Amino acid sequence: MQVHRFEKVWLGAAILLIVGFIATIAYGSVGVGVGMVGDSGGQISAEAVQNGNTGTQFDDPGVVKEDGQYVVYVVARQFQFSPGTGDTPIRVPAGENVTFRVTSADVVHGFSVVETNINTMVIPGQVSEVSARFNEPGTYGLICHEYCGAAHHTMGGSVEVVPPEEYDMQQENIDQSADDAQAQEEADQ
Ligand SMILES: [Cu+2]
Repeated sequence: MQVHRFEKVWLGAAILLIVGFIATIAYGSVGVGVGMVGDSGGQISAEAVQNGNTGTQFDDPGVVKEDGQYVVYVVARQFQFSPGTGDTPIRVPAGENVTFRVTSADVVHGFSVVETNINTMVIPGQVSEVSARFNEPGTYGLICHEYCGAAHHTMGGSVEVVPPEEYDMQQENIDQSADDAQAQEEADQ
């Protein structure tokens, strides 16, 4: 059988394209570590999260230090992150390992920190866990990227990454002002 030279070239090009497409799909699904929300964060009652009586740190979300590790508890609800939205940004130190534990009080939300690979779905009843390390201090945008209702487009916030020295100072200030407030309260009684 005689196959024309041009036909051979086109055949070769077509096979190459197909192999290339399959390779990109394989890389995208395995190579970059994209996956469904893992179950490492455990389960939680969304109703309890809504009512603030989970008996966990989600009742008072924020940054805590657990076993020397920074852990950020975030509750997503229509249409805000607490902390994160408005004048309560998530504040973490640079150069430290930070684990985000995020859950939803109502519907499915997204939790994506712009310019980083922190990106997870937030599912009611489940805790999404993502670890990261910010090397560059600065303010990073935080957005909800799963349609969650009429004001979804307004649901966002920010993550403030501060140099470690500054962070410890702020912590002390916060602790100090809490102590002061408590002392004041006791004095008032
Ligand atoms: Cu949303």
